[in-house]
Amino acid sequence: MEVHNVDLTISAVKPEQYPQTNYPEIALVGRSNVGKSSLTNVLINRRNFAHTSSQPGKTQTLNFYVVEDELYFVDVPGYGYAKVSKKERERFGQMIEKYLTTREQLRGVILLVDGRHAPTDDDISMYQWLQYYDIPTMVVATKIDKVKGNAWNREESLVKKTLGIDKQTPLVLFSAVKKTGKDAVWNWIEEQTGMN
Ligand SMILES: Nc1nc2c(ncn2[C@@H]2O[C@H](COP(=O)(O)OP(=O)(O)OP(=O)(O)O)[C@@H](O)[C@H]2O)c(=O)[nH]1
Ligand SMILES: [Mg+2]
Repeated sequence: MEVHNVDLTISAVKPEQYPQTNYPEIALVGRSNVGKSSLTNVLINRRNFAHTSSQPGKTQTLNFYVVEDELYFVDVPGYGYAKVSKKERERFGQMIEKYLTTREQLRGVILLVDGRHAPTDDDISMYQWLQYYDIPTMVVATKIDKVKGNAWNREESLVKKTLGIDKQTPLVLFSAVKKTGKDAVWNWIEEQTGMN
């Protein structure tokens, strides 16, 4: 899908602020600095519309990006960032949990993991949590441009095995730099949201 119109509708911290439309929503979750905002930018064809940063902890709110007046991407604060205080982390955790478990418009979650390494314990917990709540999930292993081509298969198997991925969960190797995997991610989004 070629996106032309996109807008940040709201940066929300509580349900009263979520958009009051019935557009389907796709949320992006994953560790801080894994590349959620970068993936959002690739999907919407913008350079730095969703603010990216080499400093982890950049995204602190649920950012609702409306795409072509048809669907929302929801960029979610990253987990596993040690420098955020415990209190802050709990607040983020509650905000994210509330959104993911109560939002009727949510059609799927893209769980991002770092394609250069094995998924972390936090990643495994997140995947299991999404499975428990029966939320359709796609796993995206990002920063794959930093992995040599001949190691891609090994990395793919490592991610599958470490997360214990089931058959319903597709896995895509992705690079925000080279735009590898962009079409596969869009195809899944179109399937989940009934856009095609
Ligand atoms: N080489 C490479 N770098 C990437 C890729 N995706 C993201 N990055 C870099 O990783 C850093 C973090 O990216 P972000 O998109 O800001 O990460 P985030 O998950 O939104 O981070 P938080 O908002 O802090 O949770 C930035 O310096 C990006 O340029 C990728 O596919 N390849
Ligand atoms: Mg971000």
